[in-house]
Amino acid sequence: MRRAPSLLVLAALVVVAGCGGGTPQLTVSPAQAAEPVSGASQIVLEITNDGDGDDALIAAETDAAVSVEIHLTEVDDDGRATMLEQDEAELPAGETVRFRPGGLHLMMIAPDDDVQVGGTFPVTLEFERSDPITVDAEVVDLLDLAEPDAAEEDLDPDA
Ligand SMILES: [Cu+2]
Repeated sequence: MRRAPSLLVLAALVVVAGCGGGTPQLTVSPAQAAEPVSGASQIVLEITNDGDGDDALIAAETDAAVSVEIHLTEVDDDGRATMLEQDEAELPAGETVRFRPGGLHLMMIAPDDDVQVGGTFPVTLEFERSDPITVDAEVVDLLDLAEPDAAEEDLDPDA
């Protein structure tokens, strides 16, 4: 029973995707956040789009910090890492996008004093097309923040 509401059609036109304007279907993994260091902290999670239409993460917010920014870490030729703020993060149909240290990540700016190891707080993710999703982030020691689960879904059917 899938009627295409005109809003979705519009959104698909705006996205100009190669994916024929299907419907995105997002799920978000359990989230973790690093213990804050010098006024910032990363949120680690994965977003899977099992639908047949592309989507994009356009914002994230939480009461536990002043703001949450979408960052991409890039390493230049001298091995210097810099973080570039992104307007959005693409969530292509059929793919899982991982937000984690060293790549695409979510960075809380000026987290609360409440953001301490063992605590949890809600984070709301906002998307270009899908409804917002709220997940709980568990605060862990920075060193425990490595990879959520070993690589299992990095299969990229020859994009
Ligand atoms: Cu960052």
